Amino acid sequence: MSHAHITVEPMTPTIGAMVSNVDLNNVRSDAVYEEIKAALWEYHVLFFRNQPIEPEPYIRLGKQFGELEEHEFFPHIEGYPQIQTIAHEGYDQPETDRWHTDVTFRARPSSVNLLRAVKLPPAGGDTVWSSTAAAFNALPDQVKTMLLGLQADHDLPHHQRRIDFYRRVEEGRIGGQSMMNSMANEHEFRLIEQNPIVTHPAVINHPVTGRLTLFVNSIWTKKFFGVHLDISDALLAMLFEWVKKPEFLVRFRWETDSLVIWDNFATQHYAVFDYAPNYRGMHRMTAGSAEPRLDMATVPVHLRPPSASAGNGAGPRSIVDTERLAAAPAAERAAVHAVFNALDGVDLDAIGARAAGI
Ligand SMILES: O=C(O)CCC(=O)C(=O)O
Ligand SMILES: [Fe+2]
Repeated sequence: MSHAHITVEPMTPTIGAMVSNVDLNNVRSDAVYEEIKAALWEYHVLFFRNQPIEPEPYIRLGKQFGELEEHEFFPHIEGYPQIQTIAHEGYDQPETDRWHTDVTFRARPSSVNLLRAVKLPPAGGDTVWSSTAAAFNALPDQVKTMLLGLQADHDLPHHQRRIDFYRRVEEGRIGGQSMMNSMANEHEFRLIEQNPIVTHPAVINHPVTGRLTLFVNSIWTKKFFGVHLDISDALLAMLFEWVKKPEFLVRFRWETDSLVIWDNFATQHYAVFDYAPNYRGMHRMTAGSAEPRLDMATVPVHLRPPSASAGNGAGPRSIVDTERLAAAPAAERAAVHAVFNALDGVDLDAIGARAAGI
């Protein structure tokens, strides 16, 4: 893609691009932001070096992707509730060292994340991203069809219990510089308890590009809805393994003032925890919460699951009233069948897309 202002160099054919020729403290034209956005939708993760960005321009950048959000448990920098700090020191696991999409326990997860390195350990502390769009695309058609018919439960309290969170707070093992420091009080505990399970489609359309993307992750996804736990566990384990394939990954070595923007709906990420007991501090923002949805009409016909209750509750739409057809005179039934037989092999999706001007 050619850009009038910024320079964008892909890091892999699938995911990640290095962006240069831009000073994020002094963006003089909205066209620059538009180019950054277009590059983000294409490459999922954008990397910038040497951006000692001040809070105001950082917030201005973040707002390009929608309303900025506050977080359930990350503390924020003074005077700027939109800018969270993720700081870690010591040996206790930060719990971001697992593959995840952020805050999918919410009905409307963040669609874009921004992260800037403030203080880094002498070595280590890289972050890795996986393209869940590429991961879905590379699945066999039969598996795609199965997943397109499934929804999954995402559950914050389930995860907090599973990582021994409450006991770790009681024992004082979570505290100090830990990212969950601010949770160690009654109010925050209630907040966890008040997050009911949310159910999202297992495959969603990207909210901007419409691209199909896998939407289950190893931190927040508890179970496929309505599927026996044994099957659900096995399927989830298979998918959590699949998203780790190096073909879908990009790994970034941070420098002080590196800044990364990622598309939370098209990726998962993993913060490599290899720097204990050193300190690592980052400034983070999230923007543009959106409801994860699947519109079955966007799914190629040959991939649509047969069940009408598939996906987001919206199954493949039948254009034939089968009950009326069954009761129709034989000549009418024959005519309808003849029309559909004639259409067999015609790419109706392509015709529909052309008609809609896509
Ligand atoms: O620390 C990192 O590199 C990423 C942490 C993380 O999971 C996040 O910011 O959502
Ligand atoms: Fe995260």
